[in-house]
Amino acid sequence: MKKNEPVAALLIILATVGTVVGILAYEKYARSGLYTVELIARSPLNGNWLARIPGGGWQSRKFTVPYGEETAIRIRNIETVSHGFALPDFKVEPPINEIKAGEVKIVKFVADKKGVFPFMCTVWCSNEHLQMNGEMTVE
Ligand SMILES: [Cu+2]
Repeated sequence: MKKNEPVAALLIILATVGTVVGILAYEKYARSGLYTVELIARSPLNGNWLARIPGGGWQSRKFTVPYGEETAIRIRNIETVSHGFALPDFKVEPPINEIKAGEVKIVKFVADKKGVFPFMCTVWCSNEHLQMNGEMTVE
């Protein structure tokens, strides 16, 4: 054996072990990912509700999440007024009082019930505030 051969062998072993450990760590990370839904908050007026021009309100007004999964909803308020968010049938953490203009908030919950559940804005954002609701399906 030449002088450097043990060092070379050790480096090859470390590189191999390192690759395997890295892949396993990545797979664990990928599996731990929450099921995530993106939601945009916008007043119904912004889409010109009366003229039936779409674009306002929640986008999407309807979405589906898998039953039994830990779920995250990422809510982005793209306006100059505040909005709120409530999903009364589930315990969302952290609870949201207000999502200020331009803010992004993330709530988490476990989708442990099957069915169709309402969600809504909880801040008086416009005259069309009461139309600012939607439906989440868990299946
Ligand atoms: Cu509102």
